[in-house]
Amino acid sequence: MAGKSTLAVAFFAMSLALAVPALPADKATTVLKDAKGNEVGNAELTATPSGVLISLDLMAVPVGEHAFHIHAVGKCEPPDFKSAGPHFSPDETKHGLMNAEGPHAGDMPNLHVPGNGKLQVEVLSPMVTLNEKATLLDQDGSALVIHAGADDYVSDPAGNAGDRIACGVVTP
Ligand SMILES: [Cu+2]
Ligand SMILES: [Zn+2]
Repeated sequence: MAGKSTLAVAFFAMSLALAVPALPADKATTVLKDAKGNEVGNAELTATPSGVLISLDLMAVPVGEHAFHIHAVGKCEPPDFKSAGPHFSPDETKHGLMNAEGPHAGDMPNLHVPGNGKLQVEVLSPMVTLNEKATLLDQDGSALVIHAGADDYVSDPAGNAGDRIACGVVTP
């Protein structure tokens, strides 16, 4: 009898495990690495009715102001991270939070990293989702990218922000 109930529990657990991938994602994560492959931070992404909330925890990023974007392809090949493609922009708008023809859905405010290289910040990205229209988990995925310089918020296509210094694939 004990054997039978154990079997039933096992089947129940199995059906739960099988059901999980079919559910729409409401969370995603990423680990950001620099051009040398060193881990410099991580982020947790949470779907909300207002967009995707990105909780970013940086441990080792150069001091200063850095552009921070969601790029269109979930592929981070060092050292230049060009593999991550252009900014995530399903509506094919132009770049820049201050551009009348923008912004890209993946545009976000600059990060200001203090002298110790550590920064914890929450950023709301209101034009993207994890499981609806403009999902970051589309067929080719997406990536979070940090640049060497600041985003000027107007220059198309990338805010004149310089090299890509860190990249992390958004993973369900
Ligand atoms: Cu970028
Ligand atoms: Zn952009």
